[in-house]
Formats: sequence, C-alpha cells, structure tokens
Amino acid sequence: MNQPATATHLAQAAAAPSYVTHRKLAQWVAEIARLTKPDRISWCDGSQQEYDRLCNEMVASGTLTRLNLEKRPGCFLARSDPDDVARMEERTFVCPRNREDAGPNNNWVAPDEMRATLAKLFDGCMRGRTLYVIPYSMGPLGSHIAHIGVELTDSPYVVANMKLMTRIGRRVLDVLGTSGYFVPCVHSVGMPLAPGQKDLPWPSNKEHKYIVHFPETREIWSFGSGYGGNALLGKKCLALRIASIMAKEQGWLAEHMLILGIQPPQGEKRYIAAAFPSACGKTNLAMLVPPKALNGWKVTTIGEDIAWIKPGKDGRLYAINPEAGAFGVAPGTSEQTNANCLAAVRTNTIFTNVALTPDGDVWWEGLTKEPPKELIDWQGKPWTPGCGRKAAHPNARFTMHCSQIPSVDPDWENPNGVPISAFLFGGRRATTVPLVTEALDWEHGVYMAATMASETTAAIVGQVGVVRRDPFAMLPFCGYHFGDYFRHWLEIGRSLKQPPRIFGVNWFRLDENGKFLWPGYGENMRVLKWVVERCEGNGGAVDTPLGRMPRYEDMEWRGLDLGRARFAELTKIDPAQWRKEVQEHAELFDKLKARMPKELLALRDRLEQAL
Ligand code: SAT
Ligand code: MN
Repeated sequence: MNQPATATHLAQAAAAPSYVTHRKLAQWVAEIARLTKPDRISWCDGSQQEYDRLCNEMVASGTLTRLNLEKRPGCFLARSDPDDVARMEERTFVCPRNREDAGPNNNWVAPDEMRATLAKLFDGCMRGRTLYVIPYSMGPLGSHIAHIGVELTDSPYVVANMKLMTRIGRRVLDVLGTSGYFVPCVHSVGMPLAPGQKDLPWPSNKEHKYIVHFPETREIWSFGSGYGGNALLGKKCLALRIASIMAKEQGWLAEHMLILGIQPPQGEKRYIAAAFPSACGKTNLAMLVPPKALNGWKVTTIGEDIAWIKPGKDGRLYAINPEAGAFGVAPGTSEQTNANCLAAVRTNTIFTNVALTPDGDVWWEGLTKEPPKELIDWQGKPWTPGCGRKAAHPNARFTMHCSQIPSVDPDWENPNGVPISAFLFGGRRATTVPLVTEALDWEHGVYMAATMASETTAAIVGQVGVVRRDPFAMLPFCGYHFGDYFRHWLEIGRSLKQPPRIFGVNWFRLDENGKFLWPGYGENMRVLKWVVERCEGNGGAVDTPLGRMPRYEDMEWRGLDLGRARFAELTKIDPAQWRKEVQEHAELFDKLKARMPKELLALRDRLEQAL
C-alpha cells in the first residue's frame, strides 16, 4: 500500500470491461492491483469458453494434465506442491477488534498488526502474474438466502475450481447491480515472478501462509496456499466463517452440514441436514444409495458440505446449499461406497493429488480392490503396489458440479430452500457414542451438538486419530466465540413454531478386534428411516440417560444380518466411558466459560447425575 501507483496499474484498472457498473467494486479492484502489482487483470465472465481457455493454458504450463478423453472426458489432474496439500487450521485467523469475540476457538491477532503483516506480504505479490476478478454467488442467483463475494486471485486453478464450485461471472454482476453488497476476498499464491523467472506447476509460498478474516469489515485475505479451503474462498472462509458471523447478526444459520432428501414409499418427502467434521463421509451420506431391501426409499442430494438455513414465515427452517459443486475426498470413493459420486466424477472434473494410470485415467486407494500394476503417484513419481507409499494423497480431492450427481434433488437450486425436518450430528468415535440418539427437545439437541467430538483425519494437518471436541462440526469454521454461537442456536430454536428434531449419530464404533460394528454407507438408510419415522411421530423408542434410542425391533433389519447382540454393542452406554465423556464436556465448557449459556451448563449437570 506504501508503493506509489504506477501509470500502468491505473490504466489496467481503468480497463474494467464496460459491463462493470459497480463503482466501488472497480475502485477496490484497482486498489488491490496497486498493492499486488500483477502484470494483467482479467475479469472472469464465467463462460465455458473462458473455462476451456484457462484449462488449456494450465495444461500448457504443466499445472494440469488432461485425462483420457474417452474414459474421463473433460477431466484434468492437478498435482500440488507436497507442502500444500490441505486446509491449514494453525495458519487460519479471525481478527475482530475485541479478542474475546473470536473466542478460544479461533486464532487471533490484533487487526492492525495483522493488516501490517498482510500489507507487506501482498505488496507486489502478483508480479509477473494475472489478477483474476471472480464475482461469485453463494446460493442460487438472486435467492434471498444467497450472498455475493468477489475473489481476486492470481491462481487460474482457483478460477477453474470456483467455476465448478460456485456461480461466477457476469450474471453475478447483474445481480449485484451498481451498488449491491459483496464480501471482498483477496487470494495470492504468494510467489511473484521476476522477469524471465520460470513458473512452477503449483506455485505457493513455503515460508508464509495466512488465511485471515476481518469480521467487522467482512474481509477475507489468503496468502501462500493454492489448496482447497485455503484458496477457494467461497467455501470455508465465506460460506462458513464470515457467513456464521452474518447469520448471527441477521438471525439465520450457516452450518457445516450436508442436506439430503428422503422420499419414503408412502408419505411426505423429508429433508435432513447433517453435520460431521471434515472427511467423515458427508459426501457418501449425501449421495446414499439405499440397500436393495429398502429400495422403496429414495435419497436425493441437495448439498454435501455446507447449509445456509433461514427461518421461514411459517416458523419452519428452510435450507439452501450455498455451493454449486463438490470438493470431495477421493480416497475411499468406490462403486460400493458411493456409486453416485463415482458417476458424477466421470466427466468435467478436476482431480487434485490422485494417481494417474498409464492410459490417462485416475486411481486412488479404495477405488478398486486390486490396485493397477503401475501408476504415477500424486507427486508424479512411478508407483507400484509393493512400493510402500500411497498412490493418492489421503486428502486428494475431486471438484465437480452438483448437476452431475445422479441423485441430485430437483429442488437443489430452489431459491427458497427446502424445509428441514431433522438435524443429525455425528463424529468419528471408536467408543462411547451410540449408533443413534434422539434429543429430548431443541435445547437438549443443542447440548448434544455442542459436546460432539471426533477422531481427527487427514483433512486436518497434525496428528491423525486423536479425539477432539468439535462442537457442531464447526470448530475450524465458526467465525466467533462458541459460547455466543451456542446461544444463537438456542435463540433460533425458541423462535421456531416447528423446530426440527435433533439426533446424534456415530457410524464408527469399533468392536474389541478394532473392526467397525456398523456396516455404514448405504446401510445408514436404516438409521435415516428411523429418523423419518420419529419425525412422523410413529417410530418406537426407549428413554435412556442420553436421550431416546431405538430398540432392536424399532429398526428395519430386512436384508441385513445384524443380530441383537451386535445391536446391543452399537447402542451400549458404558457408565465408565460416559463419566469420562461428561468430564470432557465440562473441560470444553470451562474453556468457553466467559460466554457459556447457563442452560447448557445445567444440562451437563443433569446428565452427570443421570449417569
Ligand atoms: O479443503 S477444504 O477446506 O475445502 C475441505 C475440508 O477440509 O473440509
Ligand atoms: Mn467440510
């Protein structure tokens, strides 16, 4: 910001296309160009031609490899820098003026100090590159639940992914008009090019990485990484961290939830929103294929990662998927685990960090039982089955448009959203947490969600397999103090005439040999069926200290050999484990003490006594 504006930069900024009528937007782009000093500015119109051109350029530069035209038409493979493979929580900051507002659940730096750091890093950081302007809508264009952001980035990979993940381009500016509100987002891979310097296929900054949110001004600044949620700023940064703050102010919910539809053989179609931490199978659940014995039931997909949920005039909650595509974990996806997803990624998909077959197709661990005899691994090195390395990175991803999902719901772009009948909250827990528990009421459901935990996975940099409290699966995504967030949820519930029922689930309980007790995947339909029956008021249940649980006879077992003994294991409440669990609830609440709603503290005491 301290560098004087040069004539070229001003000229570039003035060269905004004539259809750009939003003065503040044009001024802001010019201001960021003066700071970052790109060689060129390119306003993205969002057209297919533009997408194709960028992909061709990235093939030429080595960023993308075009895949087999018959097996994967319109598909590409990207290999990231091995140091830039996942969202980085320890480099993610939320910087309100008052530290308390960020809560202990966020990294905080004083905004002035952070601005000074960013000003230095962004000064000239786009030299030798193109600054792309991406106007994007989170949510169907013009929906009263949607919001608009503009991402400025020097990564063509980001542009291509944003085209699949959101709605971008001119049509967004049309909705924005001359003065509409947008969330400003600035992203740089943080690797300026000196004249003549050769670019890397995946530029990034090894030394400095920052993903920063300023709540008061609703700004997002991301530096140094080109991967996933670090760089596709519409996703976790806008649709969760900034949106959670907007939702609190405006009386709605921005949640880390999939949304699915369930059509029973008879009766009303229901919609369920379900929160799980990253890489806990949200994509699989969202695209579930019911088992044969339950094939009268139909599951449809609205979204697989994020839900924006608003109270309607009728006192119910209505949800949209703010995204238009999926950025899902590839490893583990197969014909058996998620046939809908596999069909969706057959065409027009960008794969990142999966393995390449000799005939130009992709492979990842779990895709087939037998791995191919030879591959090029995610780092571009020759790979054979016995070599001791993984062929795909565990956090390898696919990016595809939702319209390609065979199970996509006809209402997935309904601007008014779909009515939610139930919320599910689940983590990955080897012990302690039963298969499914229904909360006694909204407040109790908020308690269950606030105290949920999960064993960490590859999407989270750090140790894998450690239990961490992850309230509402929002630990890395809630843009403000968790105590205030719990209170917001309690208040929303009180305002509703027909609050959705709330359930806790755990697909991941292990037996004494370390094997999963529950078959999961399509068989999760049996739990969803019970949930729907509870919503209809006719599913059987029994009261336990944790809430209402199905008895063996309350669930459908046709077509699955799962006996009473195993069901007892799946639903067992072990008093010793639960004494430890409620102790950990107390530790979480203690960390949030300054702003904990007392209703939840009282529920914890009651649970401890009941046990
Ligand atoms: O990389 S993302 O943040 O988009 C995915 C995830 O970690 O959930
Ligand atoms: Mn996620």
